[in-house]
Amino acid sequence: MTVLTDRYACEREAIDAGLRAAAARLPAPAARIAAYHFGWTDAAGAPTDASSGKALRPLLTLLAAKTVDGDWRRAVPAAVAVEMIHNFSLIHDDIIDRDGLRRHRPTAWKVYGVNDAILVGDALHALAFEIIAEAGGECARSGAGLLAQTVRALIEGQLADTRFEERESVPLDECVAMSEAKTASLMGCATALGALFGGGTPAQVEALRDFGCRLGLAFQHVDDLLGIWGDPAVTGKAVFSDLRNRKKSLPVTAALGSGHRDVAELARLYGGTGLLTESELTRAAELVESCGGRRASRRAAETLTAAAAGGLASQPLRTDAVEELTSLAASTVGRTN
Ligand code: GRG
Repeated sequence: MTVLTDRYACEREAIDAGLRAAAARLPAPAARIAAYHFGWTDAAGAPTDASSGKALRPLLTLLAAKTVDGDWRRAVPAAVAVEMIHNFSLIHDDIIDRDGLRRHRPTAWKVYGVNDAILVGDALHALAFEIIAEAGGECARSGAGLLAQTVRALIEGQLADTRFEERESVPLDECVAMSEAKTASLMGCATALGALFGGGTPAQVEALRDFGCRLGLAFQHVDDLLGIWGDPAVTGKAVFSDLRNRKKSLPVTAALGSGHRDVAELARLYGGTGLLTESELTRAAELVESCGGRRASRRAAETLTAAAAGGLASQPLRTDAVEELTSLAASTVGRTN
């Protein structure tokens, strides 16, 4: 997603500065782990330029502020708060899923242990609300409310995701609802906060939130595809990690519900309890594809992205900024990491 780094260097710099300033408030042991997680330092605490992630959500916040003709710099605290929540959820998610690799490096819990990683996640959670509150005024009050609702949605989505692993079958609409809660809600929050801090009307804030939610669901479809067919050298995650954990991801759920003759074999592999071997994982990926799961998620991602862009037409918005948002959405759906 070079568009993010090249086209928005100024915005990314402001986000990075805000994140670093906020993380510096943490107690030293937590600041050290946060700095590692954000890619600013290595495990020994020495400065490094490892990946901090794509910064998609905070960029969405800043671009959304522009669409309502606002000054994007006023939305930086909201963007930083959203990225803090995102990273807090990643740190906890890695613990829950026992994932050992993120952004090409060992996860925070792998390096510093589960207890400290939980505490750092919690600290980022608290920091996010501190930063929003410091913005002051009505924006801070409604922004904090929206962020808190979103954290509740994230928890609801994560709980559903975990429960799905224990269930033999999950209807696609339940999987979509889980993805809306786990992923789309934070993107919707990101764009809504941008419109709010940019001084948008309630109708504009709502339209931007819809945009972010639709894009977020498209993003999860693509993320789930990358979780199966992504190149680990590019994604920075372990190969087949979702299949290994028998995740009822969107393409897998679509495949299992397809009625195709290969469903029985896929269900048998997914229904077992032992560790899946490398050849079983490869076979599971082939079966998701032959049952149409890959195609279904790719189509859904494209349809949702088009619908997200179309929905913005209902409001008076700055056209150049809308173009920036929609091209960011398009690069999100075409991404490889
Ligand atoms: C919120 C209390 C509380 C707990 C957290 C763990 C959890 C509940 C929710 C999980 C949410 C989660 C991790 C959803 C997956 C979203 C997703 C696809 C993340 C990957 O986002 P990218 O690719 O990440 O934008 P980068 O690395 O670019 O920042």
